Amino acid sequence: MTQPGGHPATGADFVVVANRLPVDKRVRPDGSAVWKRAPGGLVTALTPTLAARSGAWVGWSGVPESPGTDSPGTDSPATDSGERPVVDGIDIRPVPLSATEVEDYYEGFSNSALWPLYHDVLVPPVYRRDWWETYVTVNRRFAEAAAESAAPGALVWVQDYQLQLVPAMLRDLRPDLRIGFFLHIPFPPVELFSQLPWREDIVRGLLGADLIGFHLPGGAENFLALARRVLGADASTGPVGVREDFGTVVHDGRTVRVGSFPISIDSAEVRDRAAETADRAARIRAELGDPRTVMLGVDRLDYTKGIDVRLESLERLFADGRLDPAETVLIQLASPSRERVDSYIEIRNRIERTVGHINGTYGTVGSPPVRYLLQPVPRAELLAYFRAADVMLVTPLRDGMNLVAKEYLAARDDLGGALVLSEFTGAAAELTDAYLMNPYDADGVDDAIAAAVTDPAEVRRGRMAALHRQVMDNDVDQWARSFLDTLAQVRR
Ligand code: ADQ
Repeated sequence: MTQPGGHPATGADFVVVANRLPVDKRVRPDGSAVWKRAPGGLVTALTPTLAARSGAWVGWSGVPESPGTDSPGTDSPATDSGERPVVDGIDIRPVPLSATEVEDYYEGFSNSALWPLYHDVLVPPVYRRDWWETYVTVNRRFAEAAAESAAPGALVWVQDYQLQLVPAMLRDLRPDLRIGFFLHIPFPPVELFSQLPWREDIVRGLLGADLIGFHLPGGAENFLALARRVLGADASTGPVGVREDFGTVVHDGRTVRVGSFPISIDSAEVRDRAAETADRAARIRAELGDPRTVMLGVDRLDYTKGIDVRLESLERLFADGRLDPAETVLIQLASPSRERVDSYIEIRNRIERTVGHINGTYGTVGSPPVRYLLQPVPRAELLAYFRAADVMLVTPLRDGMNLVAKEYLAARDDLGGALVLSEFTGAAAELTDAYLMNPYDADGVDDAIAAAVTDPAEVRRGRMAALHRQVMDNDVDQWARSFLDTLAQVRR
């Protein structure tokens, strides 16, 4: 165990701490474990840095187990000194979670309290002391695993809302480290955040970092206002170093930097792989009966994503005769998510009812206008859908960024297609040439979708050219470099 102020003699120079590892663990029937690289934007973005610097990744495997018990194969609790897997040069440090901890820390506090609170209270958050206590316990376990993994003076980058207490816990264990934190979801205004019975603890937890990053300046401003209000901290906006859009909080004699870093995707990779799917894209349209307009939605099945918003709009557009159901198909690809949480069961039922209603009312036996899949789609197939779609519908009620919008735009180097985008996504701040709309304004949603379908080809093409360029010019590598360069400037 690392003592306060102490550190191991060896360790990684760069440590990522995230709820999930960038690998999936499969347990074979004989009990041995196999680790397989799980594709994802974050791991793609950080792989060059992880490989260049002797990197480690601290996270949960995705399979519940009992903490403290030795598991067979390469699986061993991160706080033990047993053998650990190295996947693509990344030292994998699994943090064990029991089934009860997954229920209380992940499904409970993270996804039934924090997730709805940070997304405009779209469903009522549930605040339970026993969930909170498990959140504290699990955050401490992650902090200890990070402390054990990091070399003296290492950079440690903590990710997202599940781990907001880790920065302060880690600083207590290892004051020598430079600690960054990035929030992938929106950060709410003080008036909402103040609901949280443990609001002070969360603010103090985050302020253990040297640098706290949000997608948008608005999130950073909300955090600065909160630090002022809840802790009475000296928090101000203003330039820091070369960055104009920064603020600082003085806390415990340290200056914590707060700024915005809009995340992106591996744009060139998406563009190049999508360009190879032209044949499959044409087949998808043919399988649908070559309709005049193919619309597409791609989301984790979540009540924040506004899948219901686009379905209800489609139904109105059919009812008002503005779109012809015989010539229009909406493909909705939804990947199952948090399936044991009540609010997710409810939104799934609601979506499936609406799909059934639209198809029952406006379809024929051979051609229902909505094609709905509740399953993750392989990457190459997803890119072919992007190439097949005339109109991409991204209609969240609230979303930190939304990478689907950026993936669609990168995939369209043919400059075909059109993007309908909710103003309530982080992406809308950058993608101003999209058909932007307010998801709470039914007429506005209908008008934006109708315009994206019917605008002249040259108008759509002009918008797509600007949007495609925007995403190609701002990729995830720049995002990671900009955050890590800022963190590296912090003097210890
Ligand atoms: P998410 O809420 O998961 O991320 P998003 O940014 O859209 O949302 O990323 C989803 C990813 O899953 C995309 O790469 C998408 O292609 C993929 N995906 C979704 N449905 C799929 C399906 N049916 N089949 C296959 N793949 C599918 C959180 C925040 C976002 C923020 C990101 C990154 O909620 O606001 O953009 O983190 O910071």
